[in-house]
Amino acid sequence: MNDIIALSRDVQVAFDGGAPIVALESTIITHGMPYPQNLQTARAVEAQVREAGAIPATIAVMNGKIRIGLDPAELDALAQTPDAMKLSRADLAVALASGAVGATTVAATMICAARAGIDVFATGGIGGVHQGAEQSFDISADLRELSETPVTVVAAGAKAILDLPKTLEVLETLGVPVIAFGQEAFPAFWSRDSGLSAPLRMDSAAEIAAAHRMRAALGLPGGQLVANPIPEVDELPREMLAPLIAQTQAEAAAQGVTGKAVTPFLLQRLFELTDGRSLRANIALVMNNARLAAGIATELAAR
Ligand code: PSU
Ligand code: MN
Repeated sequence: MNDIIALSRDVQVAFDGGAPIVALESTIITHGMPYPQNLQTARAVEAQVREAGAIPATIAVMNGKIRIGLDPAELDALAQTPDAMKLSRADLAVALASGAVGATTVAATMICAARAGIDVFATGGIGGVHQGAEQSFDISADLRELSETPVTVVAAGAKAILDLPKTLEVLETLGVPVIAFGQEAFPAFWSRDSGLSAPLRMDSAAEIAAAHRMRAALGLPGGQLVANPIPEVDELPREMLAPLIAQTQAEAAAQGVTGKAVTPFLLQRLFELTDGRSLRANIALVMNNARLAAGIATELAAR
């Protein structure tokens, strides 16, 4: 394992000193946001984690290694590599064996974080069950990963472009704890309330850390999904987004967009249709998730 995983200096120092570490994904950089906002966001999220008292570890695959923590020049280069492979569980070993540059999705980032010994990971929104999945079978590998790999993932719920009721059903079937932070409602990424209740609720980082430890103590595999609502000032009204989401979905279907291309296509079209407002909200919610993740990592490191 040691010759596959390469830690940055900062992350190595954090491990040596028992400091809290927060994993960050890289697909959001290469496939989730346009340049240069993707680079600015990646830097700002790392700074946010530090400000909240933890060490950020952005994860990607380069030159046959899982890189845990990127230096500024590498982050810069990755942000300008839109054709990096989008790596999920299925792709990780192939990308490593072939020496490709790969950006890790939620699923792949969880695998890499767990192998490195990192418990907490912050992102924007997890993948889930797509609209029309009863025809397309398009269900993100992120869901199964949450049932297998022991990492607490902080996200603003699942992206509202998905079928949220079905996403919650699959998470329940897979035995994944879905914990809304500070409210009853399951958040819908750009909006605080999806109109669905979350199965579980917690109100502090300490409680979430305790549940993470308890899961390990029980010998249950898998992680937890912490659904952290976007701050009120940054949210976009659900009623405003709904017709635009329906439009992007119709366009994706008409243009025959399938597989890995679906999520990036929908995010990019929403960015255009909202004149950039969806991207601003996306950035705000990632920052908010980074803060909470740092708090949870700090609680876990304090023992
Ligand atoms: N969060 C964001 N933007 C993104 C993603 C998450 O704010 O682009 C990425 C994550 O990497 C997630 C992926 O794992 O979208 C889901 O892709 P798919 O639906 O193809 O599994
Ligand atoms: Mn998919």
